[in-house]
Amino acid sequence: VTTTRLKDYLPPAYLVDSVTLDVDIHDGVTTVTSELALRRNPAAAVSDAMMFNGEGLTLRSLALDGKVLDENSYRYEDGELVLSGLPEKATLVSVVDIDPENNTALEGLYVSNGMYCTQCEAQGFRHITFFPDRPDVMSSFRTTVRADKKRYPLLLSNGNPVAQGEEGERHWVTWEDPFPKPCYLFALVAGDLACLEDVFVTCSGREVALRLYAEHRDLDKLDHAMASLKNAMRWDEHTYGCEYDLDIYMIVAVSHFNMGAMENKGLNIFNTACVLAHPATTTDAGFQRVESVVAHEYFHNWSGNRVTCRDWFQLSLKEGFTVFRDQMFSADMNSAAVKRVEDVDFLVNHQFPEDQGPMAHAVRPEEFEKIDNFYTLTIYEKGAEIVRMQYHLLGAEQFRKATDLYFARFDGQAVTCDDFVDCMQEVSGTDMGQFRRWYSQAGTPVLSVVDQVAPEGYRLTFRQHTPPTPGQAEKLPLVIPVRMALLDAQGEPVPLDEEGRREQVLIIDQQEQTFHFPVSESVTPSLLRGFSAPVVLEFDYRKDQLAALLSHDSDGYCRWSAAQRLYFAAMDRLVKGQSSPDLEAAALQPALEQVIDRAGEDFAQAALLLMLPSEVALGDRHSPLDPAAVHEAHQQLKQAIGRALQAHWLSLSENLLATELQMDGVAMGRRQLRNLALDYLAAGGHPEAARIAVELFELPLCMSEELGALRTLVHHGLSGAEQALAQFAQRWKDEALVMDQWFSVQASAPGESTIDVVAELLEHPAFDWKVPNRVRSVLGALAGSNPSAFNTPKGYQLFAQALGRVDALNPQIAARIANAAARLHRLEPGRQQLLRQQLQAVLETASANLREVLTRILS
Ligand code: HT7
Ligand code: ZN
Repeated sequence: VTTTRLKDYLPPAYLVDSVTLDVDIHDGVTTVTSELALRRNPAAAVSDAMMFNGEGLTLRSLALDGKVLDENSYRYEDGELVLSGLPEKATLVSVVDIDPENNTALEGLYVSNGMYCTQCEAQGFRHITFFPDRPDVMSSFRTTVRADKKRYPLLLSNGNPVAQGEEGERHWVTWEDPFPKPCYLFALVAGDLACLEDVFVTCSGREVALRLYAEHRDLDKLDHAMASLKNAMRWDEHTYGCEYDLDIYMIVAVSHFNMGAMENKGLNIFNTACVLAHPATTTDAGFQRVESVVAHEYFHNWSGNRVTCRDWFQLSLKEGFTVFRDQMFSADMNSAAVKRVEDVDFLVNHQFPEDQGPMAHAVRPEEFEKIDNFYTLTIYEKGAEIVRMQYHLLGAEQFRKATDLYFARFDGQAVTCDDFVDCMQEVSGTDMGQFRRWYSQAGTPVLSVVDQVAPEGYRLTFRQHTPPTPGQAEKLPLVIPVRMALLDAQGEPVPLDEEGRREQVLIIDQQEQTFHFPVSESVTPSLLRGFSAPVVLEFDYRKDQLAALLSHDSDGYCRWSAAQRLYFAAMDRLVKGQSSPDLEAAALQPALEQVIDRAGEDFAQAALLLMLPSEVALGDRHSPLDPAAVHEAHQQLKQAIGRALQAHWLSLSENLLATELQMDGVAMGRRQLRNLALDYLAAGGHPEAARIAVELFELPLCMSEELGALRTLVHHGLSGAEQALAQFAQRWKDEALVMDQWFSVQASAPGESTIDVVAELLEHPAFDWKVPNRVRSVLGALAGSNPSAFNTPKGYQLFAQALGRVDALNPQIAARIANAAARLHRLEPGRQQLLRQQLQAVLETASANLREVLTRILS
């Protein structure tokens, strides 16, 4: 096991100014010839030795400055080729054979449904040819791709096509990318694909050809991605002054992909799930995902490609910033309030647990074994929150000045998170020294707040504390901006100071701080508005205060957070056997009815407010965790709310039905609320639920309706569920992404008995261990969102066996799925021991990726 440490960073001894690649694709073998123009790095300590990475390459020849090297003049072992005695400048030519057809790990060059494609981030390029595979080596690439003309009519790489030709049955195309880039942004595609083409005229009047490629049968599913791309291009010009730089922008959809998409320069490669969209086959959430991922990858052209990371410890430099950019873009395209709550919901329910468990790490980690394991929610989502805090601390105008400075100063360079913050500091003149701790300190800060009503006014005292995380016992105070207001009995914000301001941002930068407000009436604090910092906020709200916040607060996050607190408190009491479900539902009823009454203002927001926190989130509040008790409490409250408000659920289920298909935000919100209402109706055992669900399933206007109905039928075991499943599979057997949903609906059906269903699904003829989307649709759904089935002896056994099987094919995917077991240490002793035994058994044969994750979980 090799651990890479940030403190050991050294610049490369040699730079590679240009790369000329020739990729000759034949059945059974692909030959890669590379010519590297090397130059001693003036910024490095003087050395005449240079290391090139190379994994799984069959070396055919190596030549330096035209002279063939014999085996004594280089060392090639453990994935490293070392050459010594290099002159100031040299040309290294290597010829290697690779085997993309058998590349099931999907890194480097591989085959997906007969198409050759690449994935080079983070360290895939070393599986294609010898190269210093590190992001601070930036080179201009000239790439020739050769293949059979008939089977691979399309040959793509980064940049612009500059030459092409034919040789009998074969043909070739040469591509040139004028922008120096790290090799992780290299891409190549050879296949037979359909293309949707359009043109974008940039702010300076240049025409950019937009080409979206997919399998021929999917050509009708590219329109939404194209519209999203054009919106993103315009938005980036307008919001950041970032104009696209090449003449062509291409996206290729592939069925086998380890993540969502990849921002290769000028040639993005996308998981089909993140680019294909059609109302008949894609849910509304799927449409929104396509919009945000297309934008995210596009935004990387500046935040990631033009300015990249010096080393992989700086990954959040590009990912955190780009997630922030895509979040703001989606907020501008849709309802900003809803988008913010969705993003916060995701962060607190997924990143917070990561930050509080064995995988906790800083946004700029200090060390890693396999960098693939560090494409985490902490790097992405918490990283985005850190950029968001800087945006709010500086204000939109200064932030824009700072990003202008960042892009101008570092264009064409590989830089660090500190370089980014330096720009914020320089432009604003604010000392960001303490703020930088957000990058280096792991863990979720807990901010405890108490209030005090005194004759002189109202006081709020804040105490911050970050619990220890693995390898980081001591924590220092962070800079925590708390946007707040104080609401009167009518829910109106009261003046907070002499100037009459009704909202303030308090900066908490010490362990304990008290703030005074000249307010004498009784108020409810509305804290952390907009979720102004990624912290757990503790305040002992009374029930009536929460109900008031839920009804009256103008801040969408605070309304949602109040609802979450009410639900959690009710379920906590049920878990502890301190209350009854009907009592809890009756207590919640008036507040929920208010939300329903106002649903017409924003259906999507109402759906968010009415949705219970997940069973997993509830479990995270209980230690030692008994998943069965948590499951029971969750079900009980859902059923009781279903009964208590059944007249509302029935009328929402029937009245929100649309007669014609629309894909705008309002229509999507209506469907979201309607599906939720139907779910509650079924949970409450209403006799009409099955009829409504079956009718909707039979004649849906779109996939959101069809899948919503199917989920209700299956998850509540309603009559007609089996038939609907069979019908759905028959209807959609040729649509892989829809079938992923079919698998996932079944694997996530709550209840212990689902584990037998999962065992059958893994044996289903349509289940494919080599397709990450399919594997995730079953194992990801089981382990990530079905705690009652997963946390059983059979569940652990099946999970562990499946993990081993996936690992043998695709270590990155196995390691990602293994993260679902990170709650091990919180489980009650019996289950903990069972899961531990199963994971221990997998560890014996685990890949390096899986081993790193399992070792942390088991430690
Ligand atoms: N930057 C991309 C990361 C990525 C990736 C990382 C490891 C293994 C496979 C991968 N595919 C894509 C995605 C993004 O954040 O835009
Ligand atoms: Zn990204």
